[in-house]
Amino acid sequence: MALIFSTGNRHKFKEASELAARHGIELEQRGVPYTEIQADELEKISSPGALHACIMLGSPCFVEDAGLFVRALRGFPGPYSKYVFHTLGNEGMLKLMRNESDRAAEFRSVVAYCRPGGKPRLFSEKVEGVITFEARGKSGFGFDPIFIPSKGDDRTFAEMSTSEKNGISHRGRAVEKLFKWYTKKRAKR
Ligand code: ITT
Repeated sequence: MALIFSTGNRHKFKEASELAARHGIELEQRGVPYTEIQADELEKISSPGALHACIMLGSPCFVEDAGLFVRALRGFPGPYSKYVFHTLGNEGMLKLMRNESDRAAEFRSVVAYCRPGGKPRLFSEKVEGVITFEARGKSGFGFDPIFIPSKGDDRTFAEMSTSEKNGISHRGRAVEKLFKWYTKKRAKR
C-alpha cells in the first residue's frame, strides 16, 4: 500500500518520492484542503496538519512544513515563508537583505506522520547556509535560487539536481528519518 504525502506542492512531492523509492516505499500525493494554523514554530503547524489529513483520509499519511529562517531578519520569514515567497519573491528577499553583511540563514523542515487513532510523530531537520546577493539557478522551487548550503560547493540549491539537494537539504534529511523509521516499523508487522 502506498504511503500518502499530503501536500499541494509538487516540488516537495518530487523530492520526497525520489528518496522514498530508495527505501522501496511508494508515495502517493494527496492534497487535503486545510487552513494551516499560524504559529511561530513549524512543529505547532505540522502536528495538527498531520492529524487533520489523517482523519480526512482515514489512512496513514504525513505532511511536511518548511521555512527559511534568516538570522539578520531575526528568523523572518520562518513560518510565513509561503506568503512571503508569493508576495515578495526572491527579488524582494534580496532587497530586504541588500545592506546586510550577515548572510546566515537556515531552512528548517518538520515532517509529521500520523496513523488513524495515533498521535503525530515528528521528524525535524535543518540545513545552514547563506543568502546570495543575486538569484542563481533554475532547478527546485521557492527560495532555492538565493540559498547556498554551507555543506555544498558554493552552488545554490537551484543549481543542484534533486538528488544532490536531497543529500543535504532540510527536507531530504527529515523525510529520510521518517522513511528509515517507517521501514523498520513495517518490517516488524
Ligand atoms: P504544503 O502543501 O506541503 O504545505 P507549501 O508550499 O505550502 O506546501 P511549506 O508551507 O512547507 O509548503 O513551505 C513554505 C514555503 O517555504 C514554500 O512555499 C517555499 O516558498 C519555501 N520553501 C520551503 N522549502 C523550500 C525548499 O526546499 N526550497 C526553497 N524554498 C522552500
